[in-house]
Amino acid sequence: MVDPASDGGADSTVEAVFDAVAATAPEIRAALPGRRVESGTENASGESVLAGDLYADELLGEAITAVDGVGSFVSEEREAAVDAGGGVGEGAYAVAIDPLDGSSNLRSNNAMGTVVGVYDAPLPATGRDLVAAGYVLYGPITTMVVADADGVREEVIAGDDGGVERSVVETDLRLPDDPLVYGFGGRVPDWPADFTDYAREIEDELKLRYGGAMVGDVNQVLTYGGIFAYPALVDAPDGKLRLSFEANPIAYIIERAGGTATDGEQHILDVEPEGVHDRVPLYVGNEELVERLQAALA
Ligand code: AHM
Ligand code: MG
Repeated sequence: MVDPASDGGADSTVEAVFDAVAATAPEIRAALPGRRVESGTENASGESVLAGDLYADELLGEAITAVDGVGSFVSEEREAAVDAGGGVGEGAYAVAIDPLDGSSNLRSNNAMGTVVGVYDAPLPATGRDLVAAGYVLYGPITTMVVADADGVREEVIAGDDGGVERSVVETDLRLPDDPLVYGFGGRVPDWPADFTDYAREIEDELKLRYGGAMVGDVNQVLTYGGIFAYPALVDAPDGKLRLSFEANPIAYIIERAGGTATDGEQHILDVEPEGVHDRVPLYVGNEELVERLQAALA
């Protein structure tokens, strides 16, 4: 655990991490038009990487490892953790990021984002060790959602390489009680039968909104209420999304906003990881919808 008195305050370290993320956002956004092509490399999960992924990873890596109180940094695009000094367990945080989530949307010019989890334990750790989480959404405007013990806020981020302007537009984001939208990833023929049955029910109740970037799709759930899933697939029982960089931060944010998240059997935040690149099925949104789904999968 971080001793708040030892470093100017645990909260100040967390805020400094999100200051760093916000400060890089206009620069990342400005660099995207020229970085829609493949970089020619694969990441630790064996997926092809776009030049935009690498650029975002580099900028965020520099900015986050420079924050006082950050002991280690892990990224979806890096095989191993980066030692940022201090050492987790000796009073420093571990920060996990997905630099450009949904980057395959870059080619078709659709939404994507950056996901950030701030853990107060060495990684791999469970999501119960998160002290804050957030994401930047590169949509028609750039927004940043940040969740911590106090709740969930949304900021609009503007600016360029010269500087960043931030305005808080929501201080206490909550999932609406009457859910409106759903978005489920993966090919329908690859879904297990019990998940398909649940999807058939949901189609009668909610409106489909799927954009192919978790950050964008989850932001719709946060805005309108509903459920997002990247399910276990017949040939990929762990689904596609990564626990440390994607599922845990999203589960933390949605839980703070009044919703919940499961892997089908247990709360996402309770899933015990074996390694930082572990994948996990993710079902997240309004409590009633997620609980019904977990019962359907049992
Ligand atoms: P990425 O981090 O490599 O971009 O992959 C994660 C993305 C998620 O944003 C999204 O939910 C999912 O992959 C979409 O996958 P698919 O294209 O198979 O629908
Ligand atoms: Mg991702």
